[in-house]
Amino acid sequence: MTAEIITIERHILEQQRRFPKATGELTALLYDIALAAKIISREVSKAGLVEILGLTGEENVQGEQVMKLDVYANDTLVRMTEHTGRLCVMASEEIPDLIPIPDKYPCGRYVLLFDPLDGSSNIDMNVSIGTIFSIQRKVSGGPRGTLGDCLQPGHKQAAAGYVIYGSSTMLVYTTGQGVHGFTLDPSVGEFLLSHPNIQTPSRAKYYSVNEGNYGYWSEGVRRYVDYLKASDKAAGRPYSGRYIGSLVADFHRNLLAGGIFMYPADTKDPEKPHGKLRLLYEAAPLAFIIEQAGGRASDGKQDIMQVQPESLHQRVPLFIGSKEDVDKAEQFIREFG
Ligand code: AFP
Repeated sequence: MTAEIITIERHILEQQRRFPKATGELTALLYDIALAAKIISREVSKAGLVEILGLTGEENVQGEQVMKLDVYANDTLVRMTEHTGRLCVMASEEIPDLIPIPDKYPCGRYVLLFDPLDGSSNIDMNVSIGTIFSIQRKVSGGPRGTLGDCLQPGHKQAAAGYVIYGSSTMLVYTTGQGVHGFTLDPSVGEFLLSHPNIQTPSRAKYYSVNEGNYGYWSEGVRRYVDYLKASDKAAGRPYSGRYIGSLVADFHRNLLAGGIFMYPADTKDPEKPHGKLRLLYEAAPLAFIIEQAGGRASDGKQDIMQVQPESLHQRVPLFIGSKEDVDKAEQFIREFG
């Protein structure tokens, strides 16, 4: 055996030791989430085998059909964290309102916001899906967490991460000390450090966008995508297109290989003028990760990390990935709208 084996528990603890004043609460919360991820991963890997597949017949707050695994992932995250005394309130992409911590449990210093199973319409097709989470600090003064604790801009996050259920299960997280990736070894049930200090290339090779929406985009976005496809050998264009339609999978691929993912605003659905993705559960946590990896995230005009949330399920246009490419997308939007 040559390489040192570092479990996620050891890694999180070692990061905590750099902060002598840390109480260990955030460390423990991250470990709770890792444990929930293992349980969700176990069920996801059985998706094709058991009757858990299929629709519950309910719709979530976004008007999308909810699949049983979404409900399972949501409940698992809530059950693994609500009793610990580390959280003051939670919010989930699957639940319309705040998820309070029951009175019988102590109230903690942190807020957990999550998308329990993103890309779930892909489950039946055996495409990679993921869990995304964001951790904020309690800022309200009362005895329990409030909506205001959830509606904080991305730059205030204490930690963020995602789990990708792919050819292997990986957990990637940041607490503002770089981005670190762990691969689940199913034989021992541990996440082991496999991708320390991930840095994303400053220029992309790939672009990821649902080009079926081309006709619904603004002039600036259309021109930018045309530019990416135009041949210019010296400038490294055209870029290659990669679009899975599962945000965590698209993001993870671009993070490692260098790429830009876009879900721009469009005119397709008048109910969703800001695109499809949610600020609190998708855009902000991935923005924290990409910034820590040397990339950028923008809504086309400003950094996602600066956007002040106004409601729990707010949507936002997203341009995220290699820094120079996000800068360029913004430039086209500035010039052409
Ligand atoms: P589902 O959870 O309904 O599969 O949606 C996935 C998602 O929110 C995100 O993971 C994808 O990036 C995006 O939607 C894909 O949307 P389009 O199907 O409109 O391209």
